[in-house]
Amino acid sequence: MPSVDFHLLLVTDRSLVREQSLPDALQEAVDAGVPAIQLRERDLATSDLVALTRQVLATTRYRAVPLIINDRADLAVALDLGGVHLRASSLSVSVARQIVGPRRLIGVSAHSVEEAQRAGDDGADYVILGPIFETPSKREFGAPLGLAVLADACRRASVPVFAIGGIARERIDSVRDSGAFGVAMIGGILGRADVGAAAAEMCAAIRAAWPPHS
Ligand code: TZP
Repeated sequence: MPSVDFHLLLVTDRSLVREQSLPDALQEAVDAGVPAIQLRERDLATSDLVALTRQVLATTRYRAVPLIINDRADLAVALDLGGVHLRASSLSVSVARQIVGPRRLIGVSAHSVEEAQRAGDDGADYVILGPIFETPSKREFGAPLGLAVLADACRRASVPVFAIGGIARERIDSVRDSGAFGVAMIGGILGRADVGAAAAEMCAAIRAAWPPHS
């Protein structure tokens, strides 16, 4: 099984990035210490997605940061990425595993305790559960689940659970105390005017919440 050795996953949304390209913003984030990236640019044509992925890879490879792509198990293999992220309408975990093999990560989006539990039982390497808190794009993601649901999911899932949705620095400790293995976020880093500074701040908060070697 591939190991999940990061507590922060930066999920992309290039529409949020101000005054620079997504690859440039991700370069700043990686330079500031972001340990893993999920490329979630679902509206791109395949050729554009490949071009963007190659650009981002130039940054992530250099720092050995896993790059995990939404849905496209084929590209995870063809471009030798760190993994693939699945949601309800994606390939099943078992089909994705046949494509990406045993060494690439498979993450799954969950919106309930049952989905989180199922993802682990199906063989995912980790689950992203949310939205936990209110998020500006809440209509797309549904009502916040809250910390009690997060805690229940963390107890029942057999794999690490990352909390997503409205994650800000001051919420990291409560999420950790609910049993989360880590956090995933978009706006907390990519929505900020200074992406590098936001990433550095967030990485410091993550190191404080999950001290290395603890
Ligand atoms: N899934 C559940 S909430 C969400 C996703 C992709 C969006 C999280 O965005 P933000 O800006 O970190 O609240």
